[in-house]
Amino acid sequence: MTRTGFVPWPEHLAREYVAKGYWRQRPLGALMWDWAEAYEDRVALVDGPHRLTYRELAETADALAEGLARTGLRRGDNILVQLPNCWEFIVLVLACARLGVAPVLALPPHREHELTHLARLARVTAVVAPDRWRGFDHQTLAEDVARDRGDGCRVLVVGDTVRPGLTDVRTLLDRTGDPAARRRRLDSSAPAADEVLLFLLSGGTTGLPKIIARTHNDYEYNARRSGEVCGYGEDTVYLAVLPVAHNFALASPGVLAALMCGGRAVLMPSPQAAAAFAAIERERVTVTSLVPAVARRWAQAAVAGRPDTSSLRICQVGGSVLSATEAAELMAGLPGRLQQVFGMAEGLLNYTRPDDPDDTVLTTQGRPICVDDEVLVVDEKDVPVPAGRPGRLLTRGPYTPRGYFAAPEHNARAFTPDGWYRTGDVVRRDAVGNLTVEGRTKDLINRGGEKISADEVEELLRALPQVAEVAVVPSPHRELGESVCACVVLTAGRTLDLSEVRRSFHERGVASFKTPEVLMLLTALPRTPVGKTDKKELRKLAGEAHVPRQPAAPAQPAPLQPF
Ligand code: AMP
Ligand code: DBH
Repeated sequence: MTRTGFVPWPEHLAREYVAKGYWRQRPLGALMWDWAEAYEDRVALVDGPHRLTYRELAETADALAEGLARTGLRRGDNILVQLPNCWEFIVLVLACARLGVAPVLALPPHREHELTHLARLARVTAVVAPDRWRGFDHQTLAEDVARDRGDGCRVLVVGDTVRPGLTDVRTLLDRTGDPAARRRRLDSSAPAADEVLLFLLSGGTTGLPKIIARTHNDYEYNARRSGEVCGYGEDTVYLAVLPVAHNFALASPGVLAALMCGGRAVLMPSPQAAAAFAAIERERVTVTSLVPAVARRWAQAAVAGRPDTSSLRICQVGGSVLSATEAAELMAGLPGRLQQVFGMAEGLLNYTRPDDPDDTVLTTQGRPICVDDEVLVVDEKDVPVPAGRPGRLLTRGPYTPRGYFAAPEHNARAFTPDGWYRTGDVVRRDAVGNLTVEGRTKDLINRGGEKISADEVEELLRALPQVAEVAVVPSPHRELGESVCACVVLTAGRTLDLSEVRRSFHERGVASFKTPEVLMLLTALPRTPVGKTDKKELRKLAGEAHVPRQPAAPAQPAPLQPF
């Protein structure tokens, strides 16, 4: 059962990946039962007071799979899932895997602007949302998104106060009846392993967010091989503080790899340091993953008295650029050993290895996980550059799909005709294959690890009558690294201030992390000799305007949204 819009790997490579054992040809739902049989009563998942053993996890996922089927969901359907870190999220992903329903993993801060687009793009037949999250009513939002999709689209809610007329996910978890019979029924209609398991979001570089279809085969490998590289085993306790809707926390190696090897995953709703440290002590956490902005907070928080975090062996940091100086600060200040991670929802994963020398861990973002990850570092004409020189990173491999879902025009630019993904990252590769991220060619803002397409924000700004011309560039941000700076030339006779911009984004239902935090009014946009907007010049201006020479300590720490 193929989904229209999915770009498969070439046949001969698919056979090779199977022959080499990368692709196991077993859907994740079947593997879930292998784990349950191997690890039975060991605790698999912890979310506050909720603790699920491997057997409970598998039985609950099966129960939910049949519950979802009762609402009309079928193999081949896509659904939109917007949930914070909670045990229901993981059970839902496994239940979907069992049925062959593919969830699109939206982030909790996404609003109508993003969700409506994603729901249309994947033609979803249901929307799953929390009742409320961080003071926001997600049920109303989910209803609006479902209405836009038409009559057949249902709303399923996770929470204590589900509105009448909507489906309470917990009522679908009915575990009465014979689990073995249920398991047989689900086995008989299981998806094939080369079908779509789930859709990850890409920050993307153009227009609205793109989605990446990941198959059972490739995503299982993504997690399993990451786990091997990071030394995962039965004693692994992984703490998820970043959103599990992200590839990093879900499968790099994250929650999925912990479950594959008999370890344990502990879910936290936020990366707040004090709560996370307490959880590390309580659950004897051995590994976690952070973006640099959160890692810096943790390192600072670690200075003051803290709980016993000695169980933490590995502290992964990735998602946005980390200088060698910052890496050294983190290596000294974080609990556990620093591991750098350079990953992408599009596939290729690089890790420094736990036994790498300090120098490698401090100055590189690691190397790929698979010998069949192909890496090219090229100049602007796609000609390979000598080792050690910076260039554009292209990649192909067994867990790097050959195109975004249902985006042929974008794919023609983002992939070469022979299937290389143009990552948009500028890297240097050393003699042993370690990559150091030097910069990027793609036009986005990396706000504390969350990617924002400049193009998308420019479109939103252009819709304002006050705006004659616009360009969006990153503005340096003390904590998050970058934030969104809008450079605007006003329409004659009009005025505009930042609060108006922010209000208008809010009213149009745009995720708050994409909303400009800096507004720079200009009489004209600088141009390059060929007449294009000179973003390099604008980045420079944004930098000069907004980096205080002496960084002032904020009275209140800025919120680390979206995490
Ligand atoms: P996405 O495509 O939205 O999943 O974002 C992946 C992108 O995040 C990569 O292509 C890089 O631009 C960026 N990224 C991820 N990890 C790192 C890292 N350790 N250092 C610098 N950039 C990173
Ligand atoms: O930034 C990312 O997208 C990312 C970072 C680290 C990622 O997708 C991953 C690891 O898997």
